[in-house]
Amino acid sequence: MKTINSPADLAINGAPPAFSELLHVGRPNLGNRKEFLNRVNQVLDNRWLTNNGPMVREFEQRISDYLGVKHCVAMCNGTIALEIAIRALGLSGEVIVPSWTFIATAHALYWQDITPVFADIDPQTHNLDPDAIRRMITPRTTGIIGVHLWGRAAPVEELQAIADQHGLKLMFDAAHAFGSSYKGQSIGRFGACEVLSFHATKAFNTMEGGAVVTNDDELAEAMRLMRNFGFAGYDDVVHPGTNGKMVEVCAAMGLANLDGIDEVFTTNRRNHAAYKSGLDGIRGVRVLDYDPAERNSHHYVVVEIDGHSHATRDQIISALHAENVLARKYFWPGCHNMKPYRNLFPNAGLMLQQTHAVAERVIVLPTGTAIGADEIATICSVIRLLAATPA
Ligand code: T4K
Repeated sequence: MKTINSPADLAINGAPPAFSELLHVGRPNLGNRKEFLNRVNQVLDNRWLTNNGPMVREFEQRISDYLGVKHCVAMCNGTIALEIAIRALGLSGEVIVPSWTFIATAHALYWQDITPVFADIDPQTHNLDPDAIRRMITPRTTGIIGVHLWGRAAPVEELQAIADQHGLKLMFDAAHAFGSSYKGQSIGRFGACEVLSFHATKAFNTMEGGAVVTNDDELAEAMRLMRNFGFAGYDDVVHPGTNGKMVEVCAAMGLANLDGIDEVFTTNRRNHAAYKSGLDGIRGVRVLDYDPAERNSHHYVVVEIDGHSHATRDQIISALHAENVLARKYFWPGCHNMKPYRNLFPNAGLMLQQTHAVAERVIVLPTGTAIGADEIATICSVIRLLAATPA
């Protein structure tokens, strides 16, 4: 790996890239391969590939135990899990969500003819601002979807108080929050239900996959029916439904990965600390912190570049890409600025000042078991050189 001491060492200025292979944000963490392949063999031996097979049932039990929540309803991905949860809760009309989230949060509503109403965020935490939610409530509002962005818990109690006061349903998009806690309690048990994603790019993955977790027996039962076309038994459809089932091989991947999840979290924590110290003291560069009193997978290394940096956020991203570091601008430009929603609600941005500001500052950097201290030191030296050197 090259050392970076001056602008001439940068790939944007003609030097060879720091990395011969691409470094990705969201490179999958792979658990014990032998354990996974053993389980795949069991799946094949069983000739039971999907439709609530033994791997999925074991996976659901392990996730429920891990999170300390009564029900885990495993699904084919987090987006379908969101859609099914939204429908099972009976949401309709308008539902308040952040714009500062992955597009699936908004799509899961709009796909079902429900209007996502975008509320602003707290720029310190990147999570929904309770006061902003209050401003967006109308007679058509039926619910709130809080997102635990970057695995940092949303202000759960404040959101629940608003929901209770206005007779709204509250659920959480916990796609980032497997392994996180709120006031010491595992994410998974808050609101009416919480939705997890186990996509390949998540700290904990089942290749594709997701789940709704809840302590509500009736809700869990409805979602189990809904994910399997509403079948209660052979030839007996008792509920409208879709196909949201997790397949056995994905559950096998999840079970193999779950065994090694603590090591993944430890690696992420170490990487996060390395980025923090590598970027320490640079004017205009801030690494988003995680609350040391709470659990978090540290899966997202989020850096904000503000006007005090000599290089802009976009210049830093371009320089990192030239070094083969595929840093991301998640979730720029905000859902409300993505074409479907921008066309539908052209003035939504007026109420989203903080979302705009944060969207212009953020860079998400690679972490996980695919990278280590040397790569992080090099990435930090690129950012340091650009942010701290006058043009
Ligand atoms: N809610 C929230 C808050 C979410 O963040 C998400 C998903 C959802 C709901 C929906 O859950 P799912 O339906 O996805 O289960 C990625 C993921 O596809 C998406 O799951 C995730 N959030 C989002 C934050 O990131 P993209 O479009 O950025 O993915 P892509 O294809 O650019 O991949 C990211 C990087 O990872 C690339 O540099 C390539 C690398 N990669 C990717 C895959 C799939 C690999 O190295 N290996 C791989 O297998 O959305």
